[in-house]
Amino acid sequence: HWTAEEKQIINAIWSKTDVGPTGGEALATLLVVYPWTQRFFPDFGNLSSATAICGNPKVREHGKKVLTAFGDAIKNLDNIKQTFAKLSELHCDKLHVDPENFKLLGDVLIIVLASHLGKEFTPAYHAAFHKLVRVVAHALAHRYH
Ligand code: ZNH
Repeated sequence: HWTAEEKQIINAIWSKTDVGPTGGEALATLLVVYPWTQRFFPDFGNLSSATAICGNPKVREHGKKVLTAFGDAIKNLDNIKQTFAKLSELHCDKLHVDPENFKLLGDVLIIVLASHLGKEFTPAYHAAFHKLVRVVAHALAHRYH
């Protein structure tokens, strides 16, 4: 259910994305802007301020892990549900993450990517990537349905 243009845009964005720093920035932003999401990470140490969150090595490390997994979705655009079947089980059965948070992270990721890409991030880029983050959120939430 992807057009050739959407696939091309998504791959173009991804080829310019460094999963380490971008993942860390996206997760840190999620934790700052939606502070209730901090409760999922009780072992992450100091999350007491935006500065602490952005400098927290566990936040960076986990952000990289999440965005690396996100990259697996991009490698398997026509098969995202199956690609994330195990992760959906993990987030639902073990971690009990409210699926609303997947959407929030997707929205934050769009903001971070747009701030990196600047003018290159056109409305068509936004539309294609927005569709992707919704498909990913839906796949991760699959187990809840
Ligand atoms: Zn998540 C984990 C992915 C979102 C929370 N995650 C995880 C991992 C991965 C992921 C890969 C690892 C696993 C293993 O180890 O096996 N995520 C992901 C993705 C996404 C997400 C792709 C989207 C896009 N998460 C999310 C959110 C949240 C979360 C939104 C909340 C808020 N996760 C989580 C947790 C965990 C995880 C809590 C666990 C951590 C630890 O380590 O402990």
